[in-house]
This record gives sequence, structure tokens and C-alpha cells, in this order.
Amino acid sequence: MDTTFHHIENNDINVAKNDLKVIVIFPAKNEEGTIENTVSTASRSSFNPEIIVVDAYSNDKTAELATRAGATVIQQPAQIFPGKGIAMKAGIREAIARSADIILFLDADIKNLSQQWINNLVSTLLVDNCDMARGFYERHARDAAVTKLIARPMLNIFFLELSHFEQPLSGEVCARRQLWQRMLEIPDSPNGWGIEVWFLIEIAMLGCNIREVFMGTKDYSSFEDYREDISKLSKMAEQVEFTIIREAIKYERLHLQNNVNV
Ligand SMILES: Nc1nc2c(ncn2[C@@H]2O[C@H](COP(=O)(O)OP(=O)(O)O)[C@@H](O)[C@H]2O)c(=O)[nH]1
Ligand SMILES: [Mg+2]
Repeated sequence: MDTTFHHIENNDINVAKNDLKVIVIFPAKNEEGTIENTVSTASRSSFNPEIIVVDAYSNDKTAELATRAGATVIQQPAQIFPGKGIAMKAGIREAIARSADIILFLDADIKNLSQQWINNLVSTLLVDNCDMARGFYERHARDAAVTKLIARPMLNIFFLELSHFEQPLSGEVCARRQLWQRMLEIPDSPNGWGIEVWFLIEIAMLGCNIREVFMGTKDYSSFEDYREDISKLSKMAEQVEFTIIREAIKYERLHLQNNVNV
């Protein structure tokens, strides 16, 4: 067996553990049921990360429980909802101010988060020497409707080179500070649900090397909110769709619609 890979991996990870500052950011809106566990699980991962929770003025105990679990809690800077984009950008600014080398986002509503997720994403960035590592999952047949019916089909039309991504809307994404800093400099980034696919497209258009990492199954509470009523996803669908159209205009991909038989 060739052990070179493992040798390099261990060296890199040891260097990372000692020298690199990893910051994990959780955008969170009313996640009192899961936030304590997600924050404490993440903080126990091998890279000793600092944890930032960007709270959406939750009216439950999210902020209190996150603080108790050891996170720094900041409020997202504007009371605009859905505000996942605002929250992610504010989290990046805060992590840069705290001299993060690597910034990793995780959704706060994951019930089965394990330290391995954080370890896998950060190690992929270091060992594979890629620019972004993204989590992907085995999803329930009725889960991920916006991914399956909006994001992937639209990327397939306008950004064919991104059509292999299983989870273009993954909330579990990891990159170095410099790449996130670059994202903050690009104008007109989305404030809501468009942010994830916007980051993916912008980072890909920079020519970056993006890896998807398999995380197993994801058990999370937002699925319970919409599994009985899929119309709860319509705002997200609208924002993701509009973001991809705007990016298609920006990157002059609109003519590709002619390739679609309707
Ligand atoms: N700060 C902030 N976090 C949000 C907002 N909306 C959702 N979140 C958080 O973003 C993550 C993903 O949201 P979720 O509703 O689970 O989306 P889904 O998993 O894609 O259906 C969760 O941790 C939410 O608590 C918001 O407006 N502001
Ligand atoms: Mg969720």
C-alpha cells in the first residue's frame, strides 16, 4: 500500500492544528433545539476552531444557548429576512477581524453533526490543496426540492461546467480567508437565499478548484418544516432562480437557453 498520501495528510493536519486559525460560522435563526449541540460539537473538532454564531434576532433561546456553548454571538447587521446572505457576509467580516486563516460555514439546524464533518472539510482543503471544500449528502427522496428542481437544472443550462455539483446549495462550505475576502469585494452579492449558489458561481468563475466531500446523511430540522408543505420553499426557490439568472446575464450565458427544448 502506498502510504505517501497518509504521511502528507498527517503532516499537513498537524501543521494546521498548530499554526492555522480555523473559524466556524453558524448562521442561525431560531435554532434553540440544535444550537448548543452544533456549537459544542464543532468546537471539539481537531482544529480547535473558534465559533461565531450570526443570529437573526432569534426570538427563542438561540443566542443564550450558543453563548453558553462557547460561541461568540453577533447579530446580523440588518433586520432583513431571509437574511442568510447578510449573515454569511457579516460572519466573514467578523472572522477576518479575528484573523481566521480558514473559514468554515455550517448550518445550525443539523441534528447529526459530528466533529468528522469539520475535520473532513478542513483536511480536504489542506490535503487536496483545493480552494473550496463543500459538503454533500445522501438526501431523502423528497428533500432538497430547490436543489433538485431549480438550482441543478438551471446550472445545467447556464453553467454546464457546474452541473456535476450534487449540492450547489450546501450550507457546509470551507475556504481560506483570502477567497472569502475576495467574495466581499464583488458588488451585488445576494442578501438572502441566493448567496450559496452565488458564492459557488463566483468562486468557479475565478477558476478556483472546488471539491465536494461526502458527509453521509444529514438529519436536520428545516426538512421537518417543509416536508408537509413544500410551498414554504417558494421564497428560497425564487431567490435562487433569480440569482442564477442574474449570474447568467453577468457572465453572458443567456444565449444558452436556446439549447433547451421546451
Ligand atoms: N442569520 C440568519 N440565519 C438564517 C436565516 N435564515 C436561515 N438561517 C440559518 O441558516 C441555516 C440554513 O437555513 P435552513 O432554514 O435550515 O435552510 P435549508 O436547510 O436550506 O432549508 C440555518 O442554520 C438557519 O438557522 C436568516 O435570515 N438569518
Ligand atoms: Mg436546514
